[in-house]
Amino acid sequence: MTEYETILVEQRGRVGWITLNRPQALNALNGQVADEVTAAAVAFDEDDGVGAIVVTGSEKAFAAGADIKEMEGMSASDMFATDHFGAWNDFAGVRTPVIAAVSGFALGGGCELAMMCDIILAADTAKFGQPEINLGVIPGMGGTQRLIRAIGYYKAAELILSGRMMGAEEAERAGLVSRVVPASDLLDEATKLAETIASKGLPSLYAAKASLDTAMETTLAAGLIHEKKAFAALFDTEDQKEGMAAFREKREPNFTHR
Ligand code: CO8
Repeated sequence: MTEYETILVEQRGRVGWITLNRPQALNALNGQVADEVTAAAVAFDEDDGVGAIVVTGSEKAFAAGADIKEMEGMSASDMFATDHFGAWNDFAGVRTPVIAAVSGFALGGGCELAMMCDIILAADTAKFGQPEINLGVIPGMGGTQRLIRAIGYYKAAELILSGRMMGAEEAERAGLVSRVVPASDLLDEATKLAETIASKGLPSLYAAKASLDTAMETTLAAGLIHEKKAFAALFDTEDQKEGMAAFREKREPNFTHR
């Protein structure tokens, strides 16, 4: 397996784990983290033996944002010339379902990274926010766009304009978090959920994720057309035949991911 310096990467059964590992900087996201997380996620995505990916951090911090010390001296032209953080687009584009297991701070780019995932499981200690306004900038990894889609304009505007953090319960009520669990159970709950997802057939997982993504980006009418085509296409897969036969025969399906 590739050697990484800022993350720990492990495959357990059909689940790929990516653990952010810059404890000295509360997992702040620098360019190397962006490249490594993306490379690891893309490698898992290309592997038929992986049906779900979990991204997590430490107890204290999922990620406290983009690395302020790395960005501080940059100019606008540096940002454009290097496409600083362009790698995250490839991370957000993986077909495999991704769970963010968030404990502690998920701020700025950390909150934005969680929002690039499909499911956000939060420890009751999690704190979400977009504090970039305190630094004289604004969210730059999708925060102004994805947060509104997750929690609506007015709540997103309050958080982005004030820089206020919200706790896990508030984030769940607002619709940012899929589920809150006790901090001590976070990794077990993430494991159970990831294993459940990874036990399904890959073609239907990919199709479901693509349809969900489409819903974020298009009109209802266009989204329904996309869904209808994706649904029909699955009837050419072995997993659809197996899934429906297993139902009829009252047994568990044995998906081959084809
Ligand atoms: N970047 C760099 N270093 C950080 C960051 C960060 N985002 N967050 C924490 N650290 C470092 C601290 O500097 C400190 O290092 P040192 O010991 O060397 O001084 C270490 O981590 C521990 O941090 P603290 O001592 O501050 O820990 P506390 O428990 O006192 O506070 C907080 C925790 C509240 C999380 C605090 O660290 C904090 O406010 N961090 C910054 C949060 C923030 O502003 N995040 C937004 C960053 S900007 C951003 O994310 C933009 C994203 C879009 C980029 C798009 C580019 C194209």
